[in-house]
Amino acid sequence: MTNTLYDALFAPHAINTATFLVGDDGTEVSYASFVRRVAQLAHVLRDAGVQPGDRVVVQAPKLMDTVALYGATVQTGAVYLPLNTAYTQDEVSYFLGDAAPALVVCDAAAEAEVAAICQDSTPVLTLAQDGSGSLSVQADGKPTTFETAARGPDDLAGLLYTSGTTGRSKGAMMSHKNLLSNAQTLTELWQITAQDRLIHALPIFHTHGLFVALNTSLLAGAEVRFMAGFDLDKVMAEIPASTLLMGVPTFYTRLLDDARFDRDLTRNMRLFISGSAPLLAETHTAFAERTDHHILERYGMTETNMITSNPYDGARIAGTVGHALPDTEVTITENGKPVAAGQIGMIEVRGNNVFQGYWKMPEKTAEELRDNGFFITGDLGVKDADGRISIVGRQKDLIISGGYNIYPKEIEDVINDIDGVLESAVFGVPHADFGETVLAAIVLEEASLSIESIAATVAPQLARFKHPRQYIIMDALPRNTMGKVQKNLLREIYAP
Ligand code: MCA
Ligand code: AMP
Repeated sequence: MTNTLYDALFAPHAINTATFLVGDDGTEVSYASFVRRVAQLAHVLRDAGVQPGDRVVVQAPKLMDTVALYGATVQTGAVYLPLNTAYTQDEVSYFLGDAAPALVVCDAAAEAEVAAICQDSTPVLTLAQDGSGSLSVQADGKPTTFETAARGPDDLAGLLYTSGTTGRSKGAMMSHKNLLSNAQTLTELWQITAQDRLIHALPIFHTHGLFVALNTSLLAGAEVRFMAGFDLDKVMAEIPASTLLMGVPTFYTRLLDDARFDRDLTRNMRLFISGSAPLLAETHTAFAERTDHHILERYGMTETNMITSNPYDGARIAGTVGHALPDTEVTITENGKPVAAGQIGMIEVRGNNVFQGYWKMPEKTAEELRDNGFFITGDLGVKDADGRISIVGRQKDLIISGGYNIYPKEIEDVINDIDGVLESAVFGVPHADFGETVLAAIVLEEASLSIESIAATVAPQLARFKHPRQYIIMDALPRNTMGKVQKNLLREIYAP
């Protein structure tokens, strides 16, 4: 039986005794024992009734078993659907309703909450922070081999939700080919090998930490220092023994803020990679001055995996996201027509990395994915004569805070629903640590409504990272002559 992704990422390691993951407590898991754990979990999935094509929702702590669960989902031919651990019950409820999973795996601490929003017949298994829980208990006694389900390049392997400028989140359908082709391209381009040791401090519920970091490591057989999150001291302690770091810009500004971070500490490092949010040119420059390392900035999206990268060999230019990846076409358009080099336009992308469309949303898919295969990113960019791309803005109304995408519309909808609120405008302002942070301007219908009560109503509905860090009461929102709210003006007025 062939299974495109399993055969490339997991099967080759069945007898690989090299270390795959090293946890915060020093626990090491070899590639071979990891593959056996994947098989045990695949049995649990199959016993729970998971069939090829079914969705497996995972909102669980960052553990080795969570990575194995991803492998197990692929091995059973099912579709992996990871959720941010910060999502509230309200948010998770939407994903469960939309994706109709065959199985939900959640943190043991959230079991009652999750069970309450599941369809009666949907099984729920748990994985606790300490690694215990019904998932691991069931897996422990299972056989260590599993008959891999047949899956081809066009079958789905992942369903990743991404918020939209209008309405609720959309599930981006990722095929085996989408994920594998991008992992192959990046592994080759960034020259990742079994000699590498990656510091993994990103969450594993988004493309960056899950696919970019783990699929490339699995493909190359690299060692992964697997951290629960970004802890400055722990990252610093691992740098001398590591070769590779993938992070969001916040990682790099935090490292630079620490005087211990210098040329000496980073001597063994081969490559620092940044993405998910714009890396300020000043960060790139300060980093190079301090360490002699030029951070390699790349650009991607949930729907497309990675799109461009600065070169491994050759100049990595601050403020640019580099060239289109070797098997990816990038065109800059205006009204759908390519513009000349040096002209600003919409970034569009085509290639094996581009998703299969939005789950159960054919109209949304048609709006963003052209018949000719080009996906309209919503990012505005410019390509120079050498094909180097710079992102100059976004057409979509999006705030990126610490690498997390926040769509103002989602927050405005929640605020506007509050009795006594007339209207609101949510916007981002620069933030030294997170790049951008969220503010909300509100026009009240009832003057007596307090900011505290607005914040208290928002809190249980939206993940903490989406909460406005400041609410501003205004008499009226600034509008242009067309009646459109001028968020640029708000950004200027309230910039720190
Ligand atoms: C945590 N908090 C945040 C964020 N993270 N608030 C705004 N934005 C954030 N990103 C809040 C918490 O709710 C908490 O609030 C307080 O900040 C401290 O939380 P803590 O967990 O200690 O924060 P941290 O560990 O310092 O985390 C910051 C972080 C983390 C390291 C920047 O957010 C992170 O790992 N971000 C990476 C996101 C990512 O992987 N993005 C890739 C998406 P309070 O204390 O007030 O309760 S994939 C993608 O974008 C595409 C495909 C691509 O190109 O990669
Ligand atoms: P997501 O929807 O979480 O996949 O985030 C994708 C968005 O993150 C892109 O459309 C860009 O706006 C942004 N992004 C990712 N990488 C970069 C980068 N290197 N520079 C600027 N923006 C980026």
